[in-house]
Amino acid sequence: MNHNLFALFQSRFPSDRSKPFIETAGGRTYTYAEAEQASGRFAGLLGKLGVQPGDRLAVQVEKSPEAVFLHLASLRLGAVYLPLNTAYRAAEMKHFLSDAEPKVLVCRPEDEAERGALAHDRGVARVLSLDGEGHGSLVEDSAGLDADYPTAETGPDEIAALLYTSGTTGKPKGAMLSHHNLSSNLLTLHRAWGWNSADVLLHALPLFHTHGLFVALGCVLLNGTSMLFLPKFDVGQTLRLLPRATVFMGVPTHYVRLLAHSGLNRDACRTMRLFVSGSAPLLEETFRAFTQRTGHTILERCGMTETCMNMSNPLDGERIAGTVGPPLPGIEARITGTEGKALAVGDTGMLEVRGPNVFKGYWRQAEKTAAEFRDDGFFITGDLARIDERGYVSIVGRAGDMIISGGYNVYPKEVEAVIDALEGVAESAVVGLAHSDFGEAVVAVVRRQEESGGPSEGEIIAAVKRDLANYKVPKRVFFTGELPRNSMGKVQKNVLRESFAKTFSTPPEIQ
Ligand code: MLC
Ligand code: AMP
Repeated sequence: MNHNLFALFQSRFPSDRSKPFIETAGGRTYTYAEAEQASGRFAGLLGKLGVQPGDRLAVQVEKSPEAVFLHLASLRLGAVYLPLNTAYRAAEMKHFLSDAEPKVLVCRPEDEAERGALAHDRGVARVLSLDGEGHGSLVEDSAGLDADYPTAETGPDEIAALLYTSGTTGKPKGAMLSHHNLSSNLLTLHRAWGWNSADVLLHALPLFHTHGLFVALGCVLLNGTSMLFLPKFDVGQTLRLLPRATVFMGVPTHYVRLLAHSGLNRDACRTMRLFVSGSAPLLEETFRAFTQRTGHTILERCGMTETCMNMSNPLDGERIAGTVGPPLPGIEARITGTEGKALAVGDTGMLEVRGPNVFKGYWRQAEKTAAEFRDDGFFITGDLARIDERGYVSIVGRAGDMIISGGYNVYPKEVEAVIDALEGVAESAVVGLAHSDFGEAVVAVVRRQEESGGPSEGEIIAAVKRDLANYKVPKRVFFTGELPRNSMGKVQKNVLRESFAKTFSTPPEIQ
Protein backbone atom coordinates (compact mmCIF):
# COMPACT_ATOMS: atom_id res chain seq x y z
CA MET A 1 0.00 0.00 0.00
CA ASN A 2 1.22 3.47 -0.84
CA HIS A 3 1.14 5.65 2.31
CA ASN A 4 1.64 8.86 0.35
CA LEU A 5 -0.88 11.42 1.65
CA PHE A 6 -1.63 12.56 -1.90
CA ALA A 7 -2.64 9.00 -2.81
CA LEU A 8 -5.11 9.07 0.08
CA PHE A 9 -6.50 12.45 -0.98
CA GLN A 10 -6.77 11.29 -4.59
CA SER A 11 -8.70 8.19 -3.53
CA ARG A 12 -11.28 10.55 -1.99
CA PHE A 13 -11.57 12.96 -4.93
CA PRO A 14 -15.03 12.91 -6.54
CA SER A 15 -15.21 10.40 -9.40
CA ASP A 16 -16.49 13.28 -11.51
CA ARG A 17 -13.35 15.42 -11.47
CA SER A 18 -15.20 18.37 -12.99
CA LYS A 19 -16.71 19.00 -9.54
CA PRO A 20 -15.56 22.23 -7.84
CA PHE A 21 -12.68 22.14 -5.37
CA ILE A 22 -11.84 25.81 -4.79
CA GLU A 23 -13.96 28.89 -5.34
CA THR A 24 -12.01 32.11 -4.86
CA ALA A 25 -13.35 35.33 -3.37
CA GLY A 26 -13.29 36.73 -6.91
CA GLY A 27 -15.68 33.98 -8.03
CA ARG A 28 -13.23 31.80 -10.03
CA THR A 29 -13.78 28.07 -9.62
CA TYR A 30 -11.04 25.43 -9.81
CA THR A 31 -12.16 21.83 -10.25
CA TYR A 32 -10.61 18.66 -8.87
CA ALA A 33 -9.38 17.94 -12.39
CA GLU A 34 -7.47 21.24 -12.39
CA ALA A 35 -5.99 20.47 -8.97
CA GLU A 36 -4.85 17.05 -10.17
CA GLN A 37 -3.39 18.39 -13.40
CA ALA A 38 -1.69 21.49 -12.01
CA SER A 39 -0.14 19.54 -9.14
CA GLY A 40 1.07 16.94 -11.67
CA ARG A 41 2.72 19.64 -13.80
CA PHE A 42 4.30 21.32 -10.76
CA ALA A 43 5.61 17.94 -9.60
CA GLY A 44 6.99 17.35 -13.09
CA LEU A 45 8.85 20.67 -13.08
CA LEU A 46 10.26 20.18 -9.60
CA GLY A 47 11.32 16.64 -10.53
CA LYS A 48 13.09 18.02 -13.61
CA LEU A 49 14.90 20.50 -11.38
CA GLY A 50 16.24 17.59 -9.37
CA VAL A 51 13.86 17.50 -6.41
CA GLN A 52 13.94 13.90 -5.16
CA PRO A 53 11.89 12.18 -2.47
CA GLY A 54 13.11 13.48 0.88
CA ASP A 55 14.39 16.80 -0.53
CA ARG A 56 13.02 19.93 1.11
CA LEU A 57 10.88 22.35 -0.88
CA ALA A 58 10.76 25.75 0.86
CA VAL A 59 7.73 27.89 0.03
CA GLN A 60 7.06 31.49 1.08
CA VAL A 61 4.16 32.67 -1.05
CA GLU A 62 0.78 34.43 -0.78
CA LYS A 63 -2.27 32.25 -0.38
CA SER A 64 -3.69 31.12 -3.73
CA PRO A 65 -5.16 27.97 -5.32
CA GLU A 66 -1.75 27.44 -6.97
CA ALA A 67 -0.14 27.40 -3.51
CA VAL A 68 -2.53 24.55 -2.63
CA PHE A 69 -1.54 22.71 -5.83
CA LEU A 70 2.13 23.22 -4.96
CA HIS A 71 1.59 21.53 -1.61
CA LEU A 72 -0.08 18.63 -3.43
CA ALA A 73 2.82 18.51 -5.91
CA SER A 74 5.29 18.23 -3.07
CA LEU A 75 3.36 15.28 -1.63
CA ARG A 76 3.20 13.59 -5.06
CA LEU A 77 6.96 13.88 -5.39
CA GLY A 78 7.57 12.51 -1.91
CA ALA A 79 9.38 15.80 -1.16
CA VAL A 80 9.31 17.52 2.24
CA TYR A 81 7.09 20.60 2.16
CA LEU A 82 8.44 23.54 4.15
CA PRO A 83 5.85 26.33 4.26
CA LEU A 84 7.01 29.70 5.61
CA ASN A 85 4.93 32.58 6.96
CA THR A 86 4.94 35.47 4.49
CA ALA A 87 5.62 37.79 7.42
CA TYR A 88 9.10 36.31 8.00
CA ARG A 89 11.87 38.81 7.31
CA ALA A 90 15.23 38.15 5.68
CA ALA A 91 16.98 37.61 9.03
CA GLU A 92 14.49 34.86 9.92
CA MET A 93 14.63 33.31 6.43
CA LYS A 94 18.40 32.88 6.67
CA HIS A 95 17.96 30.44 9.52
CA PHE A 96 15.25 28.38 7.81
CA LEU A 97 17.22 28.11 4.57
CA SER A 98 20.52 27.27 6.29
CA ASP A 99 18.95 24.74 8.61
CA ALA A 100 16.61 22.93 6.20
CA GLU A 101 18.90 23.08 3.13
CA PRO A 102 16.01 23.01 0.64
CA LYS A 103 16.66 22.02 -2.95
CA VAL A 104 14.20 24.62 -4.29
CA LEU A 105 12.67 27.80 -2.88
CA VAL A 106 9.38 29.16 -4.24
CA CYS A 107 8.84 32.80 -3.23
CA ARG A 108 6.86 35.91 -4.16
CA PRO A 109 8.11 37.54 -7.39
CA GLU A 110 8.90 40.76 -5.52
CA ASP A 111 11.15 38.82 -3.12
CA GLU A 112 12.96 36.90 -5.83
CA ALA A 113 16.07 39.08 -5.97
CA GLU A 114 16.64 39.33 -2.23
CA ARG A 115 15.41 35.88 -1.17
CA GLY A 116 17.07 34.38 -4.22
CA ALA A 117 20.45 35.75 -3.15
CA LEU A 118 19.95 34.39 0.37
CA ALA A 119 18.96 31.03 -1.06
CA HIS A 120 21.87 30.80 -3.52
CA ASP A 121 24.33 31.66 -0.73
CA ARG A 122 22.93 28.70 1.15
CA GLY A 123 23.21 26.20 -1.67
CA VAL A 124 19.57 26.21 -2.82
CA ALA A 125 19.70 24.93 -6.39
CA ARG A 126 16.80 26.89 -7.83
CA VAL A 127 14.42 29.73 -6.95
CA LEU A 128 10.96 29.88 -8.52
CA SER A 129 8.27 32.52 -8.12
CA LEU A 130 4.52 32.49 -7.52
CA ASP A 131 2.24 35.43 -6.75
CA GLY A 132 -1.21 35.60 -5.15
CA GLU A 133 -2.87 35.59 -8.58
CA GLY A 134 -1.22 32.35 -9.66
CA HIS A 135 1.47 33.91 -11.88
CA GLY A 136 5.19 33.32 -11.74
CA SER A 137 7.94 31.08 -13.06
CA LEU A 138 6.52 28.03 -11.24
CA VAL A 139 3.41 28.21 -13.41
CA GLU A 140 5.13 29.42 -16.61
CA ASP A 141 7.93 26.85 -16.55
CA SER A 142 5.56 23.97 -15.90
CA ALA A 143 2.96 24.98 -18.51
CA GLY A 144 3.78 22.42 -21.21
CA LEU A 145 4.58 19.50 -18.93
CA ASP A 146 2.69 16.22 -18.62
CA ALA A 147 -0.02 16.47 -15.97
CA ASP A 148 0.13 12.72 -15.25
CA TYR A 149 2.95 12.69 -12.73
CA PRO A 150 3.19 9.28 -10.99
CA THR A 151 2.76 9.67 -7.25
CA ALA A 152 5.84 8.54 -5.34
CA GLU A 153 5.64 5.24 -3.43
CA THR A 154 5.96 6.43 0.15
CA GLY A 155 6.36 4.57 3.41
CA PRO A 156 4.27 5.62 6.43
CA ASP A 157 7.21 7.17 8.30
CA GLU A 158 8.61 9.20 5.44
CA ILE A 159 8.48 12.92 6.05
CA ALA A 160 5.78 14.93 4.27
CA ALA A 161 6.35 18.31 5.89
CA LEU A 162 8.84 20.26 7.95
CA LEU A 163 7.16 22.97 10.01
CA TYR A 164 9.30 25.32 12.04
CA THR A 165 8.32 26.08 15.58
CA SER A 166 10.35 28.01 18.11
CA GLY A 167 11.60 26.83 21.45
CA THR A 168 12.01 28.67 24.71
CA THR A 169 15.69 28.96 23.90
CA GLY A 170 17.58 29.17 20.66
CA LYS A 171 16.37 29.21 17.09
CA PRO A 172 13.17 27.73 15.64
CA LYS A 173 13.36 24.00 15.10
CA GLY A 174 11.80 21.99 12.30
CA ALA A 175 9.10 19.53 13.31
CA MET A 176 9.13 16.52 10.98
CA LEU A 177 5.62 15.25 10.18
CA SER A 178 5.30 11.97 8.35
CA HIS A 179 2.69 10.97 5.79
CA HIS A 180 1.13 8.67 8.41
CA ASN A 181 1.15 11.38 11.14
CA LEU A 182 -0.94 13.56 8.85
CA SER A 183 -3.18 10.95 7.25
CA SER A 184 -4.09 9.34 10.58
CA ASN A 185 -4.94 12.70 12.12
CA LEU A 186 -6.90 14.02 9.17
CA LEU A 187 -8.96 10.82 8.88
CA THR A 188 -9.70 11.07 12.61
CA LEU A 189 -10.79 14.71 12.35
CA HIS A 190 -12.85 14.06 9.24
CA ARG A 191 -14.79 11.37 11.13
CA ALA A 192 -14.99 13.19 14.46
CA TRP A 193 -16.42 16.33 12.90
CA GLY A 194 -18.99 14.46 10.83
CA TRP A 195 -18.00 15.68 7.36
CA ASN A 196 -20.59 14.86 4.73
CA SER A 197 -21.14 15.25 1.02
CA ALA A 198 -23.03 18.55 1.43
CA ASP A 199 -20.20 20.26 3.30
CA VAL A 200 -18.60 23.46 2.04
CA LEU A 201 -15.72 24.94 4.06
CA LEU A 202 -15.10 28.66 4.27
CA HIS A 203 -11.28 28.75 4.29
CA ALA A 204 -9.93 32.01 5.71
CA LEU A 205 -6.72 30.81 7.39
CA PRO A 206 -3.16 31.15 6.15
CA LEU A 207 -1.67 28.16 4.35
CA PHE A 208 1.67 28.06 6.13
CA HIS A 209 0.64 26.61 9.49
CA THR A 210 -0.99 23.42 10.73
CA HIS A 211 -4.46 24.94 11.13
CA GLY A 212 -4.97 26.21 7.58
CA LEU A 213 -2.69 23.80 5.70
CA PHE A 214 -3.53 20.47 7.30
CA VAL A 215 -6.68 20.69 9.43
CA ALA A 216 -8.83 22.88 7.19
CA LEU A 217 -7.51 21.95 3.75
CA GLY A 218 -7.02 18.29 4.71
CA CYS A 219 -10.64 17.81 5.78
CA VAL A 220 -11.86 19.25 2.47
CA LEU A 221 -9.54 17.02 0.43
CA LEU A 222 -10.65 13.94 2.35
CA ASN A 223 -14.25 14.96 1.80
CA GLY A 224 -13.86 15.57 -1.93
CA THR A 225 -16.09 18.64 -1.72
CA SER A 226 -15.49 22.34 -2.26
CA MET A 227 -14.27 25.30 -0.28
CA LEU A 228 -14.80 29.02 -0.49
CA PHE A 229 -11.31 30.42 -0.40
CA LEU A 230 -10.38 33.84 1.02
CA PRO A 231 -6.84 35.14 0.45
CA LYS A 232 -6.88 36.27 4.08
CA PHE A 233 -9.38 36.61 6.89
CA ASP A 234 -11.71 39.56 6.43
CA VAL A 235 -14.88 40.09 8.45
CA GLY A 236 -16.95 41.53 5.57
CA GLN A 237 -15.99 38.77 3.13
CA THR A 238 -16.56 36.09 5.76
CA LEU A 239 -20.05 37.38 6.51
CA ARG A 240 -20.79 37.64 2.79
CA LEU A 241 -19.79 34.00 2.18
CA LEU A 242 -21.04 32.33 5.37
CA PRO A 243 -24.56 31.79 3.93
CA ARG A 244 -22.99 29.54 1.28
CA ALA A 245 -20.83 27.55 3.70
CA THR A 246 -21.44 24.79 6.23
CA VAL A 247 -18.10 24.69 8.10
CA PHE A 248 -15.80 27.47 9.32
CA MET A 249 -12.47 27.09 11.12
CA GLY A 250 -10.84 30.03 12.83
CA VAL A 251 -8.60 31.31 15.58
CA PRO A 252 -10.26 33.16 18.50
CA THR A 253 -9.37 36.57 16.96
CA HIS A 254 -11.61 35.68 14.01
CA TYR A 255 -14.55 35.06 16.34
CA VAL A 256 -13.87 38.25 18.33
CA ARG A 257 -13.84 40.27 15.11
CA LEU A 258 -16.99 38.60 13.77
CA LEU A 259 -18.79 39.35 17.03
CA ALA A 260 -17.78 43.02 16.77
CA HIS A 261 -19.75 43.24 13.49
CA SER A 262 -23.51 43.78 13.60
CA GLY A 263 -23.90 41.55 10.52
CA LEU A 264 -23.17 38.42 12.55
CA ASN A 265 -26.57 36.95 13.35
CA ARG A 266 -28.63 33.78 13.00
CA ASP A 267 -29.55 34.57 9.43
CA ALA A 268 -25.90 34.96 8.36
CA CYS A 269 -25.25 31.48 9.82
CA ARG A 270 -28.40 29.80 8.47
CA THR A 271 -26.54 27.23 6.34
CA MET A 272 -23.79 26.58 8.87
CA ARG A 273 -23.30 23.21 10.53
CA LEU A 274 -20.05 23.69 12.41
CA PHE A 275 -17.79 26.46 13.73
CA VAL A 276 -14.38 25.23 14.94
CA SER A 277 -11.91 27.29 17.00
CA GLY A 278 -8.31 26.57 17.88
CA SER A 279 -4.63 27.60 17.90
CA ALA A 280 -5.18 29.81 20.96
CA PRO A 281 -7.51 29.81 23.98
CA LEU A 282 -11.09 30.84 23.24
CA LEU A 283 -12.39 33.07 26.03
CA GLU A 284 -15.56 31.84 27.69
CA GLU A 285 -17.16 35.22 27.02
CA THR A 286 -16.51 34.81 23.27
CA PHE A 287 -17.89 31.26 23.34
CA ARG A 288 -21.08 32.41 25.11
CA ALA A 289 -21.58 35.60 23.09
CA PHE A 290 -21.28 33.59 19.86
CA THR A 291 -23.97 31.13 20.96
CA GLN A 292 -26.24 33.92 22.03
CA ARG A 293 -25.88 35.80 18.76
CA THR A 294 -25.93 32.93 16.27
CA GLY A 295 -27.44 29.92 18.03
CA HIS A 296 -24.23 27.97 17.24
CA THR A 297 -21.93 26.49 19.86
CA ILE A 298 -18.30 26.83 18.80
CA LEU A 299 -16.42 23.52 18.86
CA GLU A 300 -13.03 24.18 20.45
CA ARG A 301 -10.15 21.83 19.75
CA CYS A 302 -6.45 21.89 20.60
CA GLY A 303 -3.33 20.92 18.72
CA MET A 304 0.26 21.73 18.03
CA THR A 305 2.63 21.91 15.11
CA GLU A 306 4.36 18.77 16.42
CA THR A 307 1.19 16.72 16.75
CA CYS A 308 -1.52 18.18 14.56
CA MET A 309 -4.75 17.84 16.58
CA ASN A 310 -4.86 16.14 19.99
CA MET A 311 -8.15 17.05 21.65
CA SER A 312 -11.56 18.12 20.43
CA ASN A 313 -14.88 18.93 21.99
CA PRO A 314 -17.50 16.52 20.64
CA LEU A 315 -19.63 17.01 17.56
CA ASP A 316 -22.51 15.32 19.39
CA GLY A 317 -22.40 15.80 23.11
CA GLU A 318 -21.57 18.71 25.35
CA ARG A 319 -19.07 21.32 24.17
CA ILE A 320 -17.78 22.89 27.34
CA ALA A 321 -16.47 26.45 27.42
CA GLY A 322 -12.90 26.74 28.65
CA THR A 323 -12.10 23.13 27.72
CA VAL A 324 -10.68 21.64 24.54
CA GLY A 325 -12.56 18.37 24.98
CA PRO A 326 -11.29 14.81 25.37
CA PRO A 327 -8.40 13.35 23.36
CA LEU A 328 -9.38 12.37 19.83
CA PRO A 329 -9.86 8.63 19.13
CA GLY A 330 -6.53 6.79 19.08
CA ILE A 331 -4.73 9.56 21.01
CA GLU A 332 -3.83 9.30 24.69
CA ALA A 333 -3.34 12.24 27.01
CA ARG A 334 -2.06 12.37 30.58
CA ILE A 335 -1.04 14.97 33.11
CA THR A 336 2.27 14.65 34.89
CA GLY A 337 4.00 16.38 37.78
CA THR A 338 7.65 16.57 38.71
CA GLU A 339 9.81 13.82 37.23
CA GLY A 340 7.01 12.82 34.91
CA LYS A 341 4.83 11.12 37.55
CA ALA A 342 1.19 10.84 36.49
CA LEU A 343 -1.17 13.10 38.46
CA ALA A 344 -4.71 12.45 39.63
CA VAL A 345 -7.90 13.53 37.86
CA GLY A 346 -8.38 17.29 38.23
CA ASP A 347 -4.76 18.08 39.14
CA THR A 348 -2.86 20.60 37.04
CA GLY A 349 0.47 19.59 35.50
CA MET A 350 2.26 18.99 32.22
CA LEU A 351 0.14 17.74 29.33
CA GLU A 352 1.68 14.76 27.56
CA VAL A 353 0.27 13.01 24.49
CA ARG A 354 0.90 9.80 22.57
CA GLY A 355 -0.55 8.57 19.29
CA PRO A 356 -0.01 8.06 15.56
CA ASN A 357 -0.23 11.84 15.09
CA VAL A 358 2.88 12.64 17.13
CA PHE A 359 5.75 13.86 14.94
CA LYS A 360 8.98 12.05 14.12
CA GLY A 361 11.23 14.53 15.91
CA TYR A 362 13.00 17.81 15.30
CA TRP A 363 15.03 18.09 12.11
CA ARG A 364 18.68 17.29 12.84
CA GLN A 365 18.14 17.80 16.57
CA ALA A 366 18.26 14.32 18.07
CA GLU A 367 19.06 15.59 21.57
CA LYS A 368 16.23 18.12 21.65
CA THR A 369 13.87 15.46 20.33
CA ALA A 370 14.94 12.98 23.02
CA ALA A 371 14.44 15.62 25.72
CA GLU A 372 10.79 16.15 24.72
CA PHE A 373 9.79 12.47 24.84
CA ARG A 374 9.30 10.10 27.78
CA ASP A 375 10.66 6.57 27.52
CA ASP A 376 7.16 5.20 26.93
CA GLY A 377 6.68 7.41 23.86
CA PHE A 378 4.62 10.25 25.37
CA PHE A 379 5.46 13.69 23.96
CA ILE A 380 5.82 16.50 26.51
CA THR A 381 3.72 19.29 25.01
CA GLY A 382 4.85 22.21 27.19
CA ASP A 383 1.20 23.03 27.99
CA LEU A 384 -0.03 23.05 31.57
CA ALA A 385 -3.42 21.40 31.76
CA ARG A 386 -5.86 19.34 33.80
CA ILE A 387 -8.24 16.54 32.86
CA ASP A 388 -11.63 16.27 34.57
CA GLU A 389 -13.52 13.11 35.49
CA ARG A 390 -15.27 13.09 32.10
CA GLY A 391 -11.91 13.16 30.33
CA TYR A 392 -12.20 16.78 29.12
CA VAL A 393 -8.88 18.61 28.98
CA SER A 394 -8.50 22.26 30.02
CA ILE A 395 -5.35 24.12 28.99
CA VAL A 396 -4.50 26.39 31.90
CA GLY A 397 -1.16 27.81 30.82
CA ARG A 398 2.21 27.04 29.36
CA ALA A 399 5.38 25.89 31.00
CA GLY A 400 7.51 28.43 29.12
CA ASP A 401 7.01 32.10 28.33
CA MET A 402 5.45 31.57 24.92
CA ILE A 403 2.95 34.22 23.86
CA ILE A 404 0.08 33.41 21.48
CA SER A 405 -0.98 36.52 19.60
CA GLY A 406 -3.89 36.14 17.19
CA GLY A 407 -3.06 32.44 16.85
CA TYR A 408 0.64 32.98 16.11
CA ASN A 409 3.30 31.89 18.60
CA VAL A 410 5.89 34.40 19.72
CA TYR A 411 8.93 33.38 21.72
CA PRO A 412 10.10 36.24 23.95
CA LYS A 413 13.77 35.21 23.62
CA GLU A 414 13.77 35.95 19.91
CA VAL A 415 12.36 39.46 20.40
CA GLU A 416 14.56 40.16 23.43
CA ALA A 417 17.67 39.25 21.42
CA VAL A 418 16.86 41.92 18.81
CA ILE A 419 16.16 44.58 21.45
CA ASP A 420 19.19 43.70 23.59
CA ALA A 421 21.47 44.12 20.58
CA LEU A 422 20.44 47.79 20.20
CA GLU A 423 22.90 50.41 21.31
CA GLY A 424 21.90 51.99 24.61
CA VAL A 425 19.82 48.99 25.78
CA ALA A 426 21.05 47.23 28.91
CA GLU A 427 18.44 44.44 28.91
CA SER A 428 14.85 43.67 28.06
CA ALA A 429 12.03 41.33 28.96
CA VAL A 430 9.21 40.53 26.58
CA VAL A 431 5.83 39.41 27.94
CA GLY A 432 2.32 38.76 26.68
CA LEU A 433 -0.46 40.98 28.02
CA ALA A 434 -4.20 40.54 27.55
CA HIS A 435 -5.42 42.15 24.32
CA SER A 436 -9.05 42.39 23.25
CA ASP A 437 -8.36 41.54 19.58
CA PHE A 438 -5.31 39.26 19.61
CA GLY A 439 -5.99 37.54 22.95
CA GLU A 440 -2.43 38.29 24.00
CA ALA A 441 -0.16 41.02 22.68
CA VAL A 442 3.62 41.29 22.70
CA VAL A 443 4.91 43.98 25.08
CA ALA A 444 8.55 44.78 25.86
CA VAL A 445 9.94 46.14 29.13
CA VAL A 446 13.36 47.68 28.58
CA ARG A 447 16.14 48.90 30.87
CA ARG A 448 18.32 51.38 29.06
CA GLN A 449 21.98 51.82 29.92
CA GLU A 450 21.28 55.42 30.87
CA GLU A 451 17.85 56.30 32.11
CA SER A 452 17.47 59.40 29.99
CA GLY A 453 19.31 58.23 26.85
CA GLY A 454 19.12 55.32 24.45
CA PRO A 455 16.51 54.29 21.89
CA SER A 456 12.93 55.53 22.15
CA GLU A 457 9.83 53.32 22.04
CA GLY A 458 9.41 54.10 18.32
CA GLU A 459 13.02 53.26 17.54
CA ILE A 460 12.81 49.93 19.34
CA ILE A 461 9.59 49.04 17.53
CA ALA A 462 11.16 50.00 14.19
CA ALA A 463 14.24 47.87 14.89
CA VAL A 464 12.16 44.77 15.70
CA LYS A 465 10.01 45.37 12.63
CA ARG A 466 13.13 45.33 10.47
CA ASP A 467 14.30 41.93 11.70
CA LEU A 468 11.21 39.97 12.71
CA ALA A 469 7.75 39.08 11.40
CA ASN A 470 5.17 41.82 12.08
CA TYR A 471 3.16 39.83 14.65
CA LYS A 472 6.30 39.58 16.85
CA VAL A 473 6.69 43.37 17.02
CA PRO A 474 5.83 44.78 20.48
CA LYS A 475 2.60 46.76 20.54
CA ARG A 476 4.13 48.85 23.35
CA VAL A 477 7.56 49.33 24.92
CA PHE A 478 7.81 50.37 28.56
CA PHE A 479 10.99 51.58 30.21
CA THR A 480 12.06 50.59 33.69
CA GLY A 481 14.92 51.34 36.09
CA GLU A 482 15.40 47.65 36.77
CA LEU A 483 13.83 44.31 35.94
CA PRO A 484 12.42 42.33 38.89
CA ARG A 485 14.43 39.17 39.55
CA ASN A 486 14.04 36.18 41.84
CA SER A 487 16.77 34.86 44.11
CA MET A 488 18.21 32.85 41.21
CA GLY A 489 18.59 36.03 39.17
CA LYS A 490 15.80 35.07 36.74
CA VAL A 491 13.52 37.86 35.51
CA GLN A 492 10.09 37.52 37.15
CA LYS A 493 7.85 37.86 34.14
CA ASN A 494 4.71 37.32 36.21
CA VAL A 495 5.60 40.45 38.20
CA LEU A 496 6.08 42.39 34.95
CA ARG A 497 2.77 41.11 33.58
CA GLU A 498 0.98 42.22 36.73
CA SER A 499 2.64 45.64 36.90
CA PHE A 500 2.12 46.55 33.24
CA ALA A 501 -1.29 45.01 32.59
CA LYS A 502 -3.23 48.12 33.60
CA THR A 503 -0.92 50.62 31.88
CA PHE A 504 -1.13 48.55 28.69
CA SER A 505 -4.91 48.25 28.64
CA THR A 506 -5.33 52.01 29.21
CA PRO A 507 -5.07 54.02 25.99
CA PRO A 508 -1.86 56.15 26.06
CA GLU A 509 -3.64 59.52 25.83
CA ILE A 510 -5.49 59.09 29.12
CA GLN A 511 -2.65 57.53 31.11
C1 MLC B 1 -1.41 40.80 12.29
N1 MLC B 1 -0.92 41.68 13.19
C2 MLC B 1 -0.76 41.06 14.35
C3 MLC B 1 -1.18 39.73 14.13
N2 MLC B 1 -1.59 39.61 12.84
N3 MLC B 1 -0.30 41.48 15.54
C4 MLC B 1 -0.26 40.58 16.54
N4 MLC B 1 -0.66 39.30 16.39
C5 MLC B 1 -1.12 38.85 15.20
N5 MLC B 1 -1.51 37.57 15.04
C6 MLC B 1 -0.63 43.11 13.02
C7 MLC B 1 0.36 43.38 11.92
O1 MLC B 1 1.64 43.39 12.48
C8 MLC B 1 -0.04 44.75 11.43
O2 MLC B 1 0.51 45.72 12.29
C9 MLC B 1 -1.54 44.76 11.64
O3 MLC B 1 -1.84 43.75 12.60
C10 MLC B 1 -2.30 44.45 10.36
O4 MLC B 1 -1.71 43.31 9.72
P1 MLC B 1 -2.59 42.34 8.83
O5 MLC B 1 -1.73 41.30 8.25
O6 MLC B 1 -3.48 43.15 7.93
O7 MLC B 1 -3.47 41.67 9.95
P2 MLC B 1 -4.75 40.85 9.84
O8 MLC B 1 -4.98 40.37 8.46
O9 MLC B 1 -5.84 41.58 10.51
O10 MLC B 1 -4.32 39.55 10.69
C11 MLC B 1 -4.90 39.16 11.85
C12 MLC B 1 -5.21 37.67 11.77
C13 MLC B 1 -3.88 36.93 11.48
C14 MLC B 1 -5.81 37.25 13.09
C15 MLC B 1 -6.21 37.39 10.66
O11 MLC B 1 -2.96 37.18 12.50
C16 MLC B 1 -4.09 35.46 11.29
O12 MLC B 1 -4.39 35.02 10.19
N6 MLC B 1 -3.96 34.65 12.33
C17 MLC B 1 -4.12 33.21 12.22
C18 MLC B 1 -2.88 32.52 12.65
C19 MLC B 1 -2.94 31.02 12.40
O13 MLC B 1 -3.36 30.52 11.35
N7 MLC B 1 -2.50 30.23 13.36
C20 MLC B 1 -2.47 28.81 13.29
C21 MLC B 1 -1.15 28.27 13.76
S1 MLC B 1 -1.21 26.48 13.82
P3 MLC B 1 1.30 46.97 11.73
O14 MLC B 1 1.68 47.71 12.96
O15 MLC B 1 2.45 46.41 10.98
O16 MLC B 1 0.29 47.67 10.87
C22 MLC B 1 -1.35 26.10 15.47
C23 MLC B 1 -1.74 24.73 15.82
C24 MLC B 1 -3.19 24.69 16.09
O17 MLC B 1 -1.24 26.96 16.30
O18 MLC B 1 -3.62 24.22 17.16
O19 MLC B 1 -3.94 25.14 15.22
P1 AMP C 1 1.98 25.87 17.65
O1 AMP C 1 3.31 25.65 18.21
O2 AMP C 1 1.84 27.09 16.83
O3 AMP C 1 1.50 24.70 16.96
O4 AMP C 1 1.03 26.13 18.88
C1 AMP C 1 0.62 25.10 19.69
C2 AMP C 1 0.12 25.64 20.98
O5 AMP C 1 -1.05 26.44 20.78
C3 AMP C 1 -0.33 24.56 21.92
O6 AMP C 1 0.77 23.97 22.59
C4 AMP C 1 -1.23 25.34 22.85
O7 AMP C 1 -0.46 26.04 23.81
C5 AMP C 1 -1.85 26.36 21.92
N1 AMP C 1 -3.22 26.02 21.54
C6 AMP C 1 -3.68 25.47 20.41
N2 AMP C 1 -5.03 25.32 20.47
C7 AMP C 1 -5.41 25.80 21.67
C8 AMP C 1 -6.66 25.93 22.34
N3 AMP C 1 -7.79 25.56 21.76
N4 AMP C 1 -6.67 26.45 23.59
C9 AMP C 1 -5.53 26.83 24.18
N5 AMP C 1 -4.33 26.74 23.61
C10 AMP C 1 -4.26 26.23 22.36
